Amino acid sequence: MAQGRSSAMGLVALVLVVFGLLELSTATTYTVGDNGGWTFGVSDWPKGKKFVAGDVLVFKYPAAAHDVVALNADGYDSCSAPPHSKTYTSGNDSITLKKGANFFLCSFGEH
Ligand SMILES: *[C@@H]1O[C@H](CO)[C@@H](O)[C@H](O)[C@H]1NC(C)=O
Ligand SMILES: [Cu+2]
Repeated sequence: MAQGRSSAMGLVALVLVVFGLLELSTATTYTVGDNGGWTFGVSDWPKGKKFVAGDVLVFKYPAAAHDVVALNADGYDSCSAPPHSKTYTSGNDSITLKKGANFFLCSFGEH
């Protein structure tokens, strides 16, 4: 029987809408998932936050369990990473947000 892509724990994926930089605003650094880090169920983490271009996301995770792929909308919607996607694997990756939609997911298994 075919397995669905969603798991009870949720996907390791984020979609952010990033606003243009306001003059005089300073960049904020966020640790994705706060204490839990980049892991299952992190998709709800952005709720209630407002991100602006230049803000930095720090992805913390065990490198054996996850990675971080920065995607465009097409790759995110099809849940597969296009070949030239930027992939981060250090377990402690700082990524600066760009204006517009920013997508991040883990390419391990069906995460
Ligand atoms: C993660 O990276 C930041 C910035 O590069 C560094 O300051 C910090 O010490 C690193 N933390 C760990 C746990 O490696
Ligand atoms: Cu993963």
